[in-house]
Amino acid sequence: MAILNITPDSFFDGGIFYTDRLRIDRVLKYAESCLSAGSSILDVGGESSRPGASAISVTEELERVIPVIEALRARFDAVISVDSSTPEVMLESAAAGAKIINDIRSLQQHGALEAALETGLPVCLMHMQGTPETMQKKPIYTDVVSEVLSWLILRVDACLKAGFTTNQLALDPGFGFGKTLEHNVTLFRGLVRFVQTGYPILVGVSRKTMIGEITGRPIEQRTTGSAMAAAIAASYGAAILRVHDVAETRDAVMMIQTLTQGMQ
Ligand code: PT1
Repeated sequence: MAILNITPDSFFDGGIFYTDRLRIDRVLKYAESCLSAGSSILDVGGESSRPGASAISVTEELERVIPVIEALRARFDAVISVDSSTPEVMLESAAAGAKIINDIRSLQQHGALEAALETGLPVCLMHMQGTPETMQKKPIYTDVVSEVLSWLILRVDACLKAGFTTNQLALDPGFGFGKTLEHNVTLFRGLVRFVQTGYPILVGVSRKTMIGEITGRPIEQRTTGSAMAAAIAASYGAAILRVHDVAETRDAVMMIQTLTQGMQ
């Protein structure tokens, strides 16, 4: 899964120097490079969920995301996912051709569960402690793996009760979302327990603070650490890897897969 952030700090440029058409062209070009590097899903998001990020309006999110989904859908065959917690965005994205809903808030926003259900699309449910604005202030767990896992199972139960089917759901431990480095590492080492639920597991660690803390590198030098972590996640059984650097991640996954195949 390739990350396509449609935010002011990426393709957006505040809309001052680029017309919409030029902006879309840049996204299409970038998407093309991700697809030829081996990604099968394009994850389009208009709201930043990095630590400290603040919320945006529904209108703003729609304006960022919908034209991009329409353009991607017109140009490529790839599966498009929409990274959103907003009911209106889920509905309009589905109408524009998105095939997966990726919600960091696990359909907890008012009306999101109903909207997602109405689209009929599969959904990725993610764990977060707190909100993006405050989540890194003081995350607390006594047993991070068990707590994150049982919280996700509660969300699964809510979805199944509302009418989703089991094969419509994927789960994500939410690396970096209200977790210290120690929490993230413990969670990562416990990935197999998430895989054992039988639900496809999505892992997103690309360029995150935890990679910086482990390697001591700034964000623009986290490609190797991120690709390694993604490949290890795949070897633990993760089904979907949400990444910035598709080519490097693909190579890392292929190396681990090939060289550890059939090992005891
Ligand atoms: C994720 C994810 C996501 N991450 C899913 N969707 C982000 N399903 C956006 C940091 O610590 O892991 N899974 N959508 C990006 N969010 C973050 C969080 C970015 C933490 C950076 C950090 O640096």
